[in-house]
Amino acid sequence: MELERERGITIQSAATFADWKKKEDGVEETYHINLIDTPGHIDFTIEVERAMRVLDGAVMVLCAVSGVQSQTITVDRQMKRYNVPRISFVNKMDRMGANPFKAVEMINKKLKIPAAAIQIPIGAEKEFEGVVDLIEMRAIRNEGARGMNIKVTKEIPPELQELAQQKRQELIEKLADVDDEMAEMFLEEKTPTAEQIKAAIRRATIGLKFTPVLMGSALADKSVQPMLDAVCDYLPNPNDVPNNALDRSKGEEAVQLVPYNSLPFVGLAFKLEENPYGQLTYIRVYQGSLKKGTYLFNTRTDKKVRIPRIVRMHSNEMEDVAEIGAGEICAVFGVDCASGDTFTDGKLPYTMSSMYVPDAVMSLSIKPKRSSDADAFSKAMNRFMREDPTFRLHVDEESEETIISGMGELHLEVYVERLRREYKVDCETGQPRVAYRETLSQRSDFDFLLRRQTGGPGDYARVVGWIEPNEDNPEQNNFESRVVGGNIPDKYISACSKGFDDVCEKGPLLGHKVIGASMVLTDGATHVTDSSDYAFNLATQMAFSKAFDTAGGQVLEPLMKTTITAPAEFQGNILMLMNKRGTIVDTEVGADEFTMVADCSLNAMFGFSTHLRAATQGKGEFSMEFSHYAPAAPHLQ
Ligand SMILES: Nc1nc2c(ncn2[C@@H]2O[C@H](COP(=O)(O)OP(=O)(O)OP(=O)(O)O)[C@@H](O)[C@H]2O)c(=O)[nH]1
Ligand SMILES: [Mg+2]
Repeated sequence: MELERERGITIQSAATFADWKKKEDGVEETYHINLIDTPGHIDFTIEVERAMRVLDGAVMVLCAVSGVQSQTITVDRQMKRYNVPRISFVNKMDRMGANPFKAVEMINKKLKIPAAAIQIPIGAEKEFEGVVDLIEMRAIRNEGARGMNIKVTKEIPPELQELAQQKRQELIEKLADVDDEMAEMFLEEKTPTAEQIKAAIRRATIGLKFTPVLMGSALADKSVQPMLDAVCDYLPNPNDVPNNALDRSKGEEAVQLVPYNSLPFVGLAFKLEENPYGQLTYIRVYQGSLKKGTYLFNTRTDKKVRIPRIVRMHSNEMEDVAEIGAGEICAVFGVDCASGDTFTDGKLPYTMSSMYVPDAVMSLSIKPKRSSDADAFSKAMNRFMREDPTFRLHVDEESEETIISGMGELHLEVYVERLRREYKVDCETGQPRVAYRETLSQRSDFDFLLRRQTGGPGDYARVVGWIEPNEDNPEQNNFESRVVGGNIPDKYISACSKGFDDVCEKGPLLGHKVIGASMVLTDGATHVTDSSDYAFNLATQMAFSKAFDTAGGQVLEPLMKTTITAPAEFQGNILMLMNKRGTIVDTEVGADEFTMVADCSLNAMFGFSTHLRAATQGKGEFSMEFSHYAPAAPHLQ
């Protein structure tokens, strides 16, 4: 995307297929790699989420100077959510102050994943030449244009011999902590062979107990090839990891999918994208194979679709293929679906679990400047929403404004910009708004009777119970019925439950969503002719709103975990900036940089990038991620 090149950031993940030829002991073997490059910025977090959902392994890229950064922690959480094995790559070894061992320590301590370097650097900063492979104890250097020639020598530079021995020992000890076979050898004081070490790394990595750490410089074209070799050596092939579907005919029981081409097809559409050639749908094939011209069933809509064209993406180019096998990723044309839909051959009653979609934290009112653009505007909005589940749109009932919401200022800004570029629709936007919530702080009892007589059949429903804070989960609502003796029949209880959900969508205070509310129904009454689902739904809503008055209701605002990094000399300036914006949780002062972590009210953070730039001569960076909800300032209540 043009926008990405201009801003120098990744916005959309790109899927690419590549063959990697790995040479070992003179024998060359070809590996198919389906790769997805994800953005790092939290605003585009859904791209990481869906990549983690469909990939079997990951390379976690860290900076050699900063090590584990706040975004690393976010991505780490996402990898853990989907049990994705990973190798770690410490990039930017050419930078001043590069220290891969600090990164290793931070992975161990901050991410709590046992990690050890399997390489050490040869030379540092500008003189960084390559690495010593600690497993085979050999030197690997890059030569020639773009570092295409790999020179492997048995001679380890003499000044690195001792460090290499020490780090090799550390690797073996770390492996002994997580792998039984290695532990046994360690106790018997046997020295493992290179094969044994490699096998242990593979077992422990796939078993999610360990991550091997490699290092290099993408910019200087150094030591990237050994990282790709490590992908082949230590990350699972599709046979090595269990991937489950849910069997709808057996109450969504988990069934393991087997990546054989001969089995019936099961695949997940994880990403939609419109490109100049048409509507592309990315599919991860979990079982069976997909042939051009055949039919698939969408298990959500029960619709049959023909697959007219299958392509493999090679970054910006496409290769038409006739068939794609189990375990692979491809894109298909002309398939109308939503992201997250499961496709099968029509015989298997399987669906795949969906991915986690975080809630929006920010919104913006938007309208096209020219009324003649209304059609293009709604077309664009529909497309964006289909492609990105974290981008949402609704029309405010009172103001009749169109409101878009998403993961942050940048996220929404990108869509406004894409509207202008791709659809030629110029828009007017309002001030960004925070997604507030409402909650209650104490128990409040209710005994509510709805009785209306309006000529024909009336409405009658009585509900008794209480509402209180949901202690178990302050971000979720909970409805419970303890009605006995059929005082409210079951069918009306589900109407009450629905009424509770409805009222929580538009809170009694200012119409924000309600969270952390628990409603318990203990008793009630019905009328022979006047009771209905409608009456119980409404009675529950009214009872809730009335009880809310005495339940200590309050408005909550999102607090953002904000991480700021800047050269040490600006610490004073930044302290001043943060003074009225939030509470400082942690400060870490490094050799020449410092990092500050603060919980900030999102409201206070609009336009923060401009202030930060001004306060640090453009040298400061920050990232922001939703942390939790907290009571909003009194003037917002
Ligand atoms: N010194 C040095 N700089 C690097 C290296 N690799 C990348 N960079 C620089 O780091 C910056 C960011 O690089 P990207 O490749 O866009 O990083 P990214 O992780 O893909 O960023 P997003 O996708 O936007 O999250 C660019 O200015 C690169 O030139 C490296 O090995 N050494
Ligand atoms: Mg990128």
